[in-house]
Amino acid sequence: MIEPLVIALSKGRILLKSLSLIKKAGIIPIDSINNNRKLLFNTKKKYLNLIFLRAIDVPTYVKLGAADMGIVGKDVLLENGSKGFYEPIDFKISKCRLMTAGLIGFNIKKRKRKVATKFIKIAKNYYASKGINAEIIKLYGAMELAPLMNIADEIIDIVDTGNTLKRNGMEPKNLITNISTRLIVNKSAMIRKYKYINPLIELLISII
Ligand code: PRT
Ligand code: MG
Repeated sequence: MIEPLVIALSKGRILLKSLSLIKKAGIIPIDSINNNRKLLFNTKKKYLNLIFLRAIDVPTYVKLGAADMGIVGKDVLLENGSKGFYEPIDFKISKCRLMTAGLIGFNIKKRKRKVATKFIKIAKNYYASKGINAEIIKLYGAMELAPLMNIADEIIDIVDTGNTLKRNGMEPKNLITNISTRLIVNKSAMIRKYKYINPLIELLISII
């Protein structure tokens, strides 16, 4: 008897791209995913199930072994720690950049800058590595408003086209790191279910 494999997908922005990618490997949900109340899906591969989670919960499920594998943005891994799992594939989809950004033309001259972001850990590491004195303000969304409303000198956020920043009178300043979607695998599942996980990893690598 084959033990079922569970892959955790991130809901939201990267879900459709992740689904169309694994579809090429024959991993296709049986029920319509448009029934958005449903969070657990059987697939056409009998031994393989999908769960849909908030992106931020994907590493937790994989770390705890509730999911054997997960598909999630590198930003989420950097912010929520990357211990407890392997990261064997960069799918190179949903690419974007993690950047500092501020009001157009504005240069920070203060000794201690205020930085609004939801990426607290990434921000602390970044400013520490640059020797910059920064007070980090945790926000959960609409970071682009913070400089405009005068609660921060700059923000750290994900930038793709730059349109969101531009529309709010801001511009990207410094690149922190490039981001893309990754496959993560629970460490003990990798050993116990190697026979099933390894061919799947090879199949996924062959289709990207
Ligand atoms: O929404 P929730 O709080 O549940 O989770 P989430 O915000 O982490 O998820 P979601 O669905 O918004 O994004 C999931 C993942 O998509 C991120 O973890 C990234 O790895 C990836 N990704 C790729 C992006 C973008 N591109 C992106 N452009 N995530 C967010 N953005 C946002 C950005 O925050 C900013 O508001 O889009 C805006 C910038 O886009 P441009 O094109 O205007 O520059
Ligand atoms: Mg979001």
